[in-house]
Amino acid sequence: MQLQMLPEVQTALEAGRPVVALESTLITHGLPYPTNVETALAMEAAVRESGAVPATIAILDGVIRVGLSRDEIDYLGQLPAGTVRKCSRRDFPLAVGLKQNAATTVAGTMIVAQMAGIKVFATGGIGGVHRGHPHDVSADLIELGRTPVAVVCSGAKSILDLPLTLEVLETQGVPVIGVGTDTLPAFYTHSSGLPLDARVETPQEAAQVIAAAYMLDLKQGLLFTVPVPKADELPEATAEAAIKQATREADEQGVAGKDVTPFVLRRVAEITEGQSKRANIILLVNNARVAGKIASALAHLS
Ligand code: PSU
Ligand code: MN
Repeated sequence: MQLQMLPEVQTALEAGRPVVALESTLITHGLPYPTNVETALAMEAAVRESGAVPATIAILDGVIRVGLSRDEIDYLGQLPAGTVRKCSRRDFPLAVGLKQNAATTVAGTMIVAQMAGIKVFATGGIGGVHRGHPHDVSADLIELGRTPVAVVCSGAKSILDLPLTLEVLETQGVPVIGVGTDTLPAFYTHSSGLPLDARVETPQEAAQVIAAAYMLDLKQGLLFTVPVPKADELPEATAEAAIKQATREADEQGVAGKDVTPFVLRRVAEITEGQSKRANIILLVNNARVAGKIASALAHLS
């Protein structure tokens, strides 16, 4: 069997009830233990409060899992760094074929969500084009161009080159839609100031866009962006200074490829002494709640 689903997720999908996919790289490579596990569980709870069923996605011993139990999330969250493969599109044959543990990125989670028939996925931030390295383009952007899943996020961290990231999304044919905002959120901060393609106000409107994309069978992803609540955002200067320092250190230490994002995330958290962590958790849980509402609205439409 290709996918192993939690019974609750399978039942919900078969009955046409709303399901929201959640990624696992933020558990293994994005946040430290025990914050990672607490946040993953809080995201699941927020999805449930919005009337949908959460499905955290990962690969355990080479088996693609759709929905993890509490104990499995805790297990994954405690695995030593370096023993879990960060899984984007290129990593699936390796993780499955070699029976490894792997955590799915945005790209990896989209692939599994589509296999499982899950249309809505919530995360914190997507990967993008790295500052100063315009050829380090996250596989997330390419996946958004080819896999029909709606991703709900807070934009991308300004560790990335946000204008170039929007350009690549445009080339890939991905609409970027603000939920209650006209500008691209910059993860820790409410707005990057960059204008978006469209704005929706309600989960119903978001659901209409998703339904239209499926009806037209365009086969690309949709990106819905939800700003971190204003009261909880990081001062822009604090975020920017930490990001600049972390990116410079990554360059100086020769960090490359898939290690760049986890390195910079960890250093930003250290430099801001937990300030960034708080904003990160709040936006993750908020995005899970919004995604749950969008999935619920979509289930009512279809
Ligand atoms: N951005 C965050 N937190 C994260 C990630 C991105 O703020 O945990 C993770 C996501 O799983 C995303 C991946 O898909 O990093 C992007 O990595 P890369 O730049 O190597 O494509
Ligand atoms: Mn990258």
